[in-house]
Amino acid sequence: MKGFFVTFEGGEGAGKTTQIKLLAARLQELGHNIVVTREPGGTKGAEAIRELILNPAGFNFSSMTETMLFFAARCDHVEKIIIPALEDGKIVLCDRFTDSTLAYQSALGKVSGDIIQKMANLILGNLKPDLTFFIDMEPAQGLKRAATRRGSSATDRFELESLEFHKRIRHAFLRIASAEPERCMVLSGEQDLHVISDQVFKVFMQRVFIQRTGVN
Ligand code: T5A
Repeated sequence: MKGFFVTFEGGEGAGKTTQIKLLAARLQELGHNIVVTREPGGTKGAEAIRELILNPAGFNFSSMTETMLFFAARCDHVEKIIIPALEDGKIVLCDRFTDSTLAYQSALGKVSGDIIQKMANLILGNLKPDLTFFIDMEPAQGLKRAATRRGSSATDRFELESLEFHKRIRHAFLRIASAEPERCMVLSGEQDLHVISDQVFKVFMQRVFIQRTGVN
């Protein structure tokens, strides 16, 4: 595939959406073709699944059912948006991807990382992000930011989980990042958003250069 696939991961309110917008604006200014998308979601069907999963007054799905719904949404998203964009040579910036399933659904303790990895292999084949940013921050801080951003709109089902749950997710993300340093870059979300944006841009340009030239 000719494009470049970048994902942004991290806890609630860490600043993923903000950083995606800033990077997209910078790359568009340079004349690049960008697709900005998110999970769960990105297609009509996947957005409908998002509503099912994230509605706190929802269906009380088991962790396994929920995991399969995340992958059903991802399958539609990958087939209709991500693969066509990458085949077209575009840069895809995606707010959350499989690392979120590994962190969140395993943190609930009911679906093992091994099962999630098998589902990922089945559904995604060898599609993997070329680069993943983990925006890391203290969860209490992130939840506060998410609440400010949300204003009066509804809290999603995961924001209602305990602080302990969100701490487990943070550690899960850090474990994933340290296991795959060639793909993953951890950045502190507690810095000024423009400082983070400069770090994101610099790492992005370095990784694209390495991918395109093979020179490290
Ligand atoms: N989920 C998702 C799973 O359980 N499994 C999965 O497989 C997947 C894909 C998605 C939920 O689904 C779960 C995880 C989530 O709980 P969502 O609405 O997409 O729900 O939730 P988030 O991705 O967490 O979105 P948030 O908007 O809460 O967080 P962001 O995108 O990290 O934060 P952002 O950029 O919106 O910023 C939040 C606020 O902070 C400010 C922003 O202006 C905004 O007001 N901000 C900063 N303030 C100061 N300094 C900075 N550096 C700042 N950066 C941002």
